[in-house]
Amino acid sequence: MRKTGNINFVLIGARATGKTVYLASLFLNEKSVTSKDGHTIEYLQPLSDSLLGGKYPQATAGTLHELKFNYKDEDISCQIQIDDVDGHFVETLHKEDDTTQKQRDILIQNIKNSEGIIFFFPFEENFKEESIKSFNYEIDTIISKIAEMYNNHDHIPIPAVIALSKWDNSPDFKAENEDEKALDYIESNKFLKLAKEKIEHHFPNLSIIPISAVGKDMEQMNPYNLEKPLRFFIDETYRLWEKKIESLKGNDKDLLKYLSKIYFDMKFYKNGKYNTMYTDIEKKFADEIELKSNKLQDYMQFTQVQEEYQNITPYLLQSDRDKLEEIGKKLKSKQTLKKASWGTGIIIAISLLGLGVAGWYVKSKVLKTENELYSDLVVEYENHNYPDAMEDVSDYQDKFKDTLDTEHKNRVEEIKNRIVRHYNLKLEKILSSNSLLTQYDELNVLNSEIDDFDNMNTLHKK
Ligand SMILES: Nc1nc2c(ncn2[C@@H]2O[C@H](COP(=O)(O)OP(=O)(O)OP(=O)(O)O)[C@@H](O)[C@H]2O)c(=O)[nH]1
Ligand SMILES: [Mg+2]
Repeated sequence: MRKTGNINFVLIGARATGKTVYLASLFLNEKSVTSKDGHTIEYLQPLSDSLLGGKYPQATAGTLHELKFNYKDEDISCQIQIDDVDGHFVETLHKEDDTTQKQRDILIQNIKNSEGIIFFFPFEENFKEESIKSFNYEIDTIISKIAEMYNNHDHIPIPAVIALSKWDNSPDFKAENEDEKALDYIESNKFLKLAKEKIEHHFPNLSIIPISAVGKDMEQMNPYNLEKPLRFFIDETYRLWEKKIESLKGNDKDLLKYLSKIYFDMKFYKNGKYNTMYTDIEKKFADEIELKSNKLQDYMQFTQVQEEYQNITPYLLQSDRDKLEEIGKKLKSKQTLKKASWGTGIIIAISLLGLGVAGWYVKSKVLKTENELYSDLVVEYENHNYPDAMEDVSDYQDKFKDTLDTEHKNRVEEIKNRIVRHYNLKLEKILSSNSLLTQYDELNVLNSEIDDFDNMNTLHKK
């Protein structure tokens, strides 16, 4: 599932298994991985400086860092997020603890949202058995959290990697048969073996990769296989996207929705084939809605067209959404002009003062009487135009809180409650849907609809 245009990967591992050093080295050494994100640079720069100076950084005590990178290679350019967590959280994930609960919750959420998971197993002589034991236990918690997101299926469809970190400690480092040796090492420890078996059982798409963040000699700084887990995830993610696109062919609406989420990451992929696919479908729908909207005479008709296309508009390019909004504004101001005919004189005066259409529209709203505003909001509500109805509700409650018309006042309150209930139900329905992708898409639409409701705290809190 995608969050905010980033592909999300999570590093999971007990304390001191090399997660932070891996990220610092990735940032320092991999040409394909860069970052423009302030927090990421602030966090990783000193760590990689310290690596360059031959010193390992401190443990990631009590914190969780959401790090954002750009990955760029010949054929792929995308944004990725990788979290660096204190291994202590991972070792104690199922526990409740007041002081660090927030970080634990974020970690669980990010695990659920991830598109790839790297499990860190350390190659070490002096193994911290206790640590690996609790890690092993928490693997169940982690797997059950992810499985929740995939209908509790045994098989989780996202790719996973077991990174055998600190591989430079092994006598088989860079040996020809090192993959085999890496596996032998894991199987030789009962906790690692058990952990591997659990992971293998739930993630059919698993790759075991021995890595080293620094190489045999830290001063030489010769990291090994750093990019490999990422490239594996990225390739798998693109492969899954392509598969999904194939399955949506012939269903332009769903294809539009899906492609709108990923077209940015598809810019260079396969010569921009999927990016073009998105812009073609987008244009087809945008032209169709625009053509219809341009023929309309009043705002009411416009809201009907909006409703007809409400499953599509949020997935259009911003420029096309702006165009449609502009048409809506013009129709609305035309209507307000008609309604406020008694105030035409004032409006003309204001227009003469040089205020634009938008300007006088705002003014004309101020001029609405209690009766006008009330009837407007009832009309919006009855036409199921809830975002505008809600705007009128807050306007009404703002301006006419001292009105004598208690019948209106009560009705307005009732309408407000109904709208809130409507959205709450919608939210519940979305959250109970099985498909993550549908949930994500629909929450996006819902979010854009309730964006303007500054007084709908009940919903925002959810
Ligand atoms: N030989 C070797 N040692 C490493 C490597 N990476 C990390 N280490 C060692 O492992 C220690 C812990 O590494 P970190 O990256 O801080 O471990 P972490 O998983 O982030 O630990 P927490 O933040 O406590 O969860 C380092 O201080 C190094 O001693 C590596 O590539 N090779
Ligand atoms: Mg760390």
